[in-house]
Amino acid sequence: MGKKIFSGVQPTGNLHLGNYLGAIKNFVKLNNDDENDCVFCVVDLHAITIKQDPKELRNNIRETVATFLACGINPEKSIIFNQSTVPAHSEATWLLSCVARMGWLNRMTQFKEKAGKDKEKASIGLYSYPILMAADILLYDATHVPVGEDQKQHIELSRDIAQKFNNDYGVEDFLKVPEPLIQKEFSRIMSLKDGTKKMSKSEISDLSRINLTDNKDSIINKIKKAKTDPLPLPASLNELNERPEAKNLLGMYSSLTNSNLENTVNEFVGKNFSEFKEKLSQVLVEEINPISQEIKKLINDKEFLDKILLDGHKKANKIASNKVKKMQEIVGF
Ligand code: AQP
Repeated sequence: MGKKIFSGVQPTGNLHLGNYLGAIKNFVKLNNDDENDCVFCVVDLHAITIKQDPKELRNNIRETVATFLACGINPEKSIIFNQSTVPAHSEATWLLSCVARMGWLNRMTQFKEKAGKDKEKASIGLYSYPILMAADILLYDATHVPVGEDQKQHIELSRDIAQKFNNDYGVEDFLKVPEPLIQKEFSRIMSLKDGTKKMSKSEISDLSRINLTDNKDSIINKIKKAKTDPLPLPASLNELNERPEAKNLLGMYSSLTNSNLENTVNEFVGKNFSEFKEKLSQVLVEEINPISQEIKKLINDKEFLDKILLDGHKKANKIASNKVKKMQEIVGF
């Protein structure tokens, strides 16, 4: 049976290899299956939980759409839109905020990581971000949400919120309880500068990530400079537990070549990093270069990108406004 898919990406610039291997590549696979109904959202309301430059945000919204298309998402077979154009997302967030519990939100590790030491100065939006994410998913009756491993806890929260809303108002199965779709391997791509930290858009050093807009020379240079350790490549998976950078680079190679980590370890056992890095650069350039060229081409066609967003908005707005109206009736409005 087909799945109802919903997922979002923040238009915060610098979409990277982690976003691609952890999430977008999976979006494309799900989108290619005609049985599935897919909604892919540029989550601009989420983006402003951390201050954004308005002009850059507007460009980044279009660049995210261009990235979706360049990676192979087919707009004929899915709904692509930006969240802020569908008011139901904000409306449902309030209704669900009155159902979600403080204790649940206090456990969210992403808030702790993003707010850092000075939580008092973080925006309320950053704290309640997972409720907006629950609204996104639940408005479309999504059955499955493809995300990177870092978002697993937020999907679990969406499940709790859906169940509590249904129980509190005695409307069994009204909000569908979604399942996360997380790849078994390589669901968390780490920084090129520190194998214990997630590859991230907001990391200051551009050398820490492969951007989907990087050209060939830049990819080769970043892999050359990527952190390693002094040992040759290991003979077994167990040895990788103590070697986060080696594990991350071998994982990237495996994911790009659709192989498993064990086979990759066997392929490079005893080799030095410089030889392996050459191979890794090669597969990265083969995969990323066509995407980066396509993004650069599409980004100049603002009219085309805006048309995709407008078409998506119309379809998404219909579904979401219908659902939120029912939610409002259920709570007594
Ligand atoms: N390093 C990663 N490895 C695997 N998956 C990842 N994702 C993000 N980073 C990695 C997945 O990409 C999807 C879109 O992410 P997002 O842009 O909505 O937000 P994020 O998770 O906050 O991404 P970043 O790069 O870490 O952004 P900043 O630096 O702005 O916080 C999600 O499915 C996510 O799991």
